[in-house]
Amino acid sequence: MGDNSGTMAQNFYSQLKGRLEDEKGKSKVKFRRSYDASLAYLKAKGIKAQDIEKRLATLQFATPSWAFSAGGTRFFRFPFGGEPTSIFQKIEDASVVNLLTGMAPRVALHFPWDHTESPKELAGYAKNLELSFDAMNSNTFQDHPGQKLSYKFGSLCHEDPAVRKQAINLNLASVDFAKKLGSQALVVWLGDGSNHPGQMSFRRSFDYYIQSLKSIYKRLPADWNLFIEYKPFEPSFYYTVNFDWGCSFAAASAVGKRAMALVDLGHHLPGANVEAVVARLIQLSKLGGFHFNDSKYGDDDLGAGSVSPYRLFLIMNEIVDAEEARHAKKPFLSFMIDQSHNLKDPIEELLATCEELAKAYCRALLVDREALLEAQKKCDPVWAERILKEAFEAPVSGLLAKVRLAKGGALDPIDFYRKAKYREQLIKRRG
Ligand code: RM4
Ligand code: MN
Ligand code: MN
Repeated sequence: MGDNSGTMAQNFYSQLKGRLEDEKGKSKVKFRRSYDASLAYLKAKGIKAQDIEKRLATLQFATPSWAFSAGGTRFFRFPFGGEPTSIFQKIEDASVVNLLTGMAPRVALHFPWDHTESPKELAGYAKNLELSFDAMNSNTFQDHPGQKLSYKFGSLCHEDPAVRKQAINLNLASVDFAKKLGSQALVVWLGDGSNHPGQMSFRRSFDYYIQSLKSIYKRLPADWNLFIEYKPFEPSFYYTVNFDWGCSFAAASAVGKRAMALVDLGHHLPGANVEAVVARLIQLSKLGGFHFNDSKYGDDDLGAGSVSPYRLFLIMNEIVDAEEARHAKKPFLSFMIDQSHNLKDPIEELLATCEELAKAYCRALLVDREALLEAQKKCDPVWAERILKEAFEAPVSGLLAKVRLAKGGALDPIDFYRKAKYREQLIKRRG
């Protein structure tokens, strides 16, 4: 960094914390009303509030470094005021999301976008803002300054072994970097594929893919996971080497025990039954985690739960169902957010995202599983759907607020963020 921005970030952070402390107790009436509504629902269902709150307290979502600046589309990108320009500034913004929600203590990075010569300094900076690092995401879907060979016709699946080697080395460099930050997973998503029939061999490209992944996996630290992410299309518009969950499953099975599929919710064709995909991968013990977002058409990267909250709930329902089956007291999958914000203030959108994700998870916890099993056994779709809908419509804001406040967060994170004029202060500082 080489300037005083570390101190400034910390001052900002302490100021916000102080303000949160002052707010405590002021909004008791508002809180009581929503909490009472939650309690009334739970009482009628015979559920203990404490049990749900305990589970909610374990929820953690990783925020993606790349979501803190404006994403843009392939047509244009509209920058906004106070936009972070360095990984340090992105971390600073991530600390606000964590502070106000109490649910986002880790940041996922992208390599080499987030590369810095001083990972030690970055780790210390993040620690002072009470953050640590989640999975590393490697980028061989574009060419980077100074690289010898181009990824125009592929990276890990390129016909030329020299390009494959270069792409493998980039992944290994990203692991080395992330090791210094304390990460424990690598996410591989590729743009590799083709635009024209005949351009690429389906079989050979998948063979290259598995070989390259094996080379990376071999060099991963023993306590690391490899997450294999699929996507049906884009940037390749005819064929993508890893186009669906089946390819991720096959690759993960071929590569090794700590290789798992990663489900990015937006990486499905319209109409796909994503909750069934999630259940199937869990059943096959090959689901590692998620990139949460929402979509209407494809890889839209919209805020999780903003378009289809019911679908998000159904996905969480499968996750919770699997947790109960394993008697897990907390999520056993890796929860990461992967969004791209074009119109909204990214900090606000991520505050909303955490709330949506927690809401969907909380409602999934409220599903009466015994009654659902009975309805399924009796082949009673009306009752089965009613059980899910009852949980989906449950008033859970009070429960979420209780857990958030206990973690030192804000009663209403977006309202707090606006009143604190955080963005305005960033604009003054960063321009
Ligand atoms: C891709 C995919 C990856 C993400 C990049 C930026 O579509 O979702 O996970 O790293 O976008
Ligand atoms: Mn993704
Ligand atoms: Mn994506």
